[in-house]
Amino acid sequence: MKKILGVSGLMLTTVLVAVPGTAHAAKKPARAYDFNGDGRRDVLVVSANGFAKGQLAQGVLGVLYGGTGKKQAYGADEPGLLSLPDGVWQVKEAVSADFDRDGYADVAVAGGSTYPVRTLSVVLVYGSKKGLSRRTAVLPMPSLPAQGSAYKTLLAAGDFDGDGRPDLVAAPTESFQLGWRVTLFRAVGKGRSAPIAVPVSAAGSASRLASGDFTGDGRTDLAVTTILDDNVPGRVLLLKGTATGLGPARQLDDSSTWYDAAAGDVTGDGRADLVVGTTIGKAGLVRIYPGTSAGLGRPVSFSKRTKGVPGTTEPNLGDRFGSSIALGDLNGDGRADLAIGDPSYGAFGRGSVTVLYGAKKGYTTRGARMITEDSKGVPTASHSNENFGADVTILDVTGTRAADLVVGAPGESRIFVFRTVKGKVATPVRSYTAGNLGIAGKSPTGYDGLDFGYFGR
Ligand SMILES: [Ca+2]
Ligand SMILES: [Ca+2]
Ligand SMILES: [Ca+2]
Ligand SMILES: [Ca+2]
Repeated sequence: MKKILGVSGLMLTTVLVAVPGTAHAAKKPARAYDFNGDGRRDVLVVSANGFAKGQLAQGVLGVLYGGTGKKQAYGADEPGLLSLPDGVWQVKEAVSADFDRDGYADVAVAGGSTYPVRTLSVVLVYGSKKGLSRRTAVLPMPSLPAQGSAYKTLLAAGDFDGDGRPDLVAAPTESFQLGWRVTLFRAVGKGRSAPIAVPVSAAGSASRLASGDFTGDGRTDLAVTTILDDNVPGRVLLLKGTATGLGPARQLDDSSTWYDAAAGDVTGDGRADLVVGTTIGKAGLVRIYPGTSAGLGRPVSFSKRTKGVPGTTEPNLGDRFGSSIALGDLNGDGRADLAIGDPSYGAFGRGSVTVLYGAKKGYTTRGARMITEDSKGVPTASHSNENFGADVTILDVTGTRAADLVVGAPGESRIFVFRTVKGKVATPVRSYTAGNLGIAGKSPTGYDGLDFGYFGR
């Protein structure tokens, strides 16, 4: 009897030590967006107006697990799961990293505020073997100034201080004109990190954060784009990563109104480059700033008017080429390739996505193509106001090393997954609706859930 008890006691001890300690610590951190840690990245759809059990919810995440076809409607079976105390909060932004380095990518999600609510927070949702779990943590943000409200909270992840532990930055959109700032959470881990205010002496309204190691020193740097606001032109700002967080904002010599930004190594020199897009002007414009040891170098620009860039411009229809940008290595040559959305393309607002490949000088038009819903192999046909390309993301969902292209068409609540085969964006294509991901519904007023088609990235 004694012996048996002794054995059981020993086994119990072994189990208790092994599960929280050795087994998890041994696992390598997952790549961003691999929530179940299986090596294939997962598509995260952020739905500000998703439905939970048929009821309109403040925030629902749709996840399409790479390679398995498994789907998850996170927050849909428990409507309060992503809600914050202020009650007017909507999920509008999400970014992934393996914050606690347990081998499962996690996601940080944030919303906005509506006057007079001035509270903002960031919710962390942790990954697990089964994907996004019910383990969450809330990171409180400093309150907005008295007159402030923010349409949404922008997020970016990276290791800004270079200590090996993932950090997170957050900034409200209607920020800089109010003398606001970027909030840094160092070593996010299990969500007990205190907010650090990083002042940004710039006017304007932030539109996007993009993080990448532009200088190649092992610390992630932060780019902030702003849009024209109150007659103050939009800008591109660079905050370099430092041993204690983020350095002062340096304004790049530019002025426009930048809607999107993404970081990736398009030139293949080992440093991240910054790609920004504006829809101002005759045809929209994309600009590539090469990363250099000193920061960001002289940019190269292109539009649909540039020779070799496929697609026609339609100035009378309100081109929005450059309003969404994704970077990722589609052909597996080590350089990040570009997907540029033009959700206004085609009469009216049918949408298109242009794919260009990264090259030593920034981009090449060799192999470039424009995709619409009327392209061969796309299972649907284009219709007005579907806005195909309103958002794009590039992720290796199949685990083949060549990344795949994912396109959102929020006007029809649908996303499209274009697999990459032999370095080319391939057809046929699979498409998924909000209903397929379990977050569709209809409110008593007939509202059926718009905004499905934007990604965490
Ligand atoms: Ca996965
Ligand atoms: Ca994790
Ligand atoms: Ca860090
Ligand atoms: Ca490439």
